[in-house]
Amino acid sequence: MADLEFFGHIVDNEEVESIDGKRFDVWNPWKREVWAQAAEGGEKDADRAITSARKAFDEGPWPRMGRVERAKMIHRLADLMEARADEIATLDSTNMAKPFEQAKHDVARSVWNFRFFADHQRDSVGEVYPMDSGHHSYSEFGPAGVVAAISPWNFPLMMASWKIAPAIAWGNTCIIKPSEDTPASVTYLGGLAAEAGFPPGVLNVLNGYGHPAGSAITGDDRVDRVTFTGSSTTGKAVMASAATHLAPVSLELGGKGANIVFADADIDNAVYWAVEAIFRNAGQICLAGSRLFVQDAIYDEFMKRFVDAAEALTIGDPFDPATNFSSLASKRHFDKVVSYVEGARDLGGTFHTGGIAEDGSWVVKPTIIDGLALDAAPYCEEIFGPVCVVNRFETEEEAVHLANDTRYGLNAMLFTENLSRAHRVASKLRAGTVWVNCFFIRDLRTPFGGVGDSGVGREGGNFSREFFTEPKAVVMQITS
Ligand code: TXE
Repeated sequence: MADLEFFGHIVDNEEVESIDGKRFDVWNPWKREVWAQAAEGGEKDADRAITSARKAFDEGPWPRMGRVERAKMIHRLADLMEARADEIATLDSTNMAKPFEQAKHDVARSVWNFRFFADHQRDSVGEVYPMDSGHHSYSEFGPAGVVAAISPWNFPLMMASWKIAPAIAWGNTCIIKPSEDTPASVTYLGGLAAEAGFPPGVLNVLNGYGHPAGSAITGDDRVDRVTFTGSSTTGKAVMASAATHLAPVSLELGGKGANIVFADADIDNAVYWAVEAIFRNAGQICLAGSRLFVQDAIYDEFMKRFVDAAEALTIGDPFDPATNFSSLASKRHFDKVVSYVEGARDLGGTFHTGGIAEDGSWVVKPTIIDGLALDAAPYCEEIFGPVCVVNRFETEEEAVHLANDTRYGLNAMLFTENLSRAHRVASKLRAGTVWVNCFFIRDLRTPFGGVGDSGVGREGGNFSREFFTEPKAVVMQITS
């Protein structure tokens, strides 16, 4: 035990144990061994973190600091992250078997989240309305208060930074509770914020399980905003908990993304993105293109090329530079994905490639299935793994109907070289984001969020400003 890494809570810029000294094991899923321990937060630890964040907001310099100065400090944090990118990526790769190059890409994206929101708040302008009554009215965006952020394990650093960056940029203080599966990189980030000179209490990290640690911060009436990424079921519980003290919520939940490939698509491009959309991060992406619809005329040709590309992926150790696909993030998650794969076999699905690795690892190979009924669980439910369920379609109307026939609505993709069709179909798809002839590209100024079971609210650019501030109207008489 003595040589295990330890990840404590970060409170007032100090790394601390839980008040009762409790810890839990943190796994390396590729090696299938415990490599670290983390502090297991309870209600008293949550109280300590909230008290710190509250004090930092009510009395500390952060919300009162000039916008330029705050932006500079956030950029200093981003500089430190860039300088330590390998170290941070190593934590995520070890903790969830993310291929190292992908983990480095996540660090770069996280850095960009901080830089973007630092500048966005610095340069943001309000509006002034001259009124015929002899008044003018203007809007002001003040910080909301203490933000409780709950993040998942599939992009441990990146999803946390997506919440922390706008929260603190707008002058709030924040408590982040990372997933119990992946506490490492977020705890490290908390340490870097202290190193960057953040005032104590601006960024606290609370480690521990969803209950009691997570629920203790979402349900506390000293918390002013709750931002959550995770499963739809937990999202509903988080919303109910925040409702007890009327804290606005932003929920980014599961998905079952439709990927529509029309016969007139650039097939090389469509195959490339179909592979990225379902096998990157071993399919553990809420935005995954897990329901693929291919037009009849190219179905067989597309399937052959898609299967070849999936089989060309190199499965292995996340630290081997040749690896672009590794094991699932935990035994618990592996068991979940296995149950869907076995279910798909029982339900008569045709496996074109993939299945469960037979070497005792927690690997599910890139899996492509068709022939499942439209009400089969692997087709309807979020598997969150490298399992693509394929269907064919004849007409554009049928493709739109199939794509929208889901309770989720986070994102969709479509591939076509027909410009009118691209616009027409994009507009009809019921999803928060639609990608045309690409995937995963984001401009942080645009809204991000989901429809239906995929979430509540939007973040990004001014949408984040709306959520993380208390917009105020000031009306002033200007005639004497
Ligand atoms: O999610 P949970 P899990 C989906 C994916 C996955 C499934 C289960 O399908 O297989 O969810 O994953 C915290 N109050 N997604 O169990 O439970 C928890 O500690 C407050 C999609 O990991 O939603 C963790 O930090 N917090 C998703 C976070 O919520 C609570 C990403 C997510 O855990 C809590 C992850 C509570 N009562 C999973 N209970 C996406 N949208 O990308 C748990 N938590």
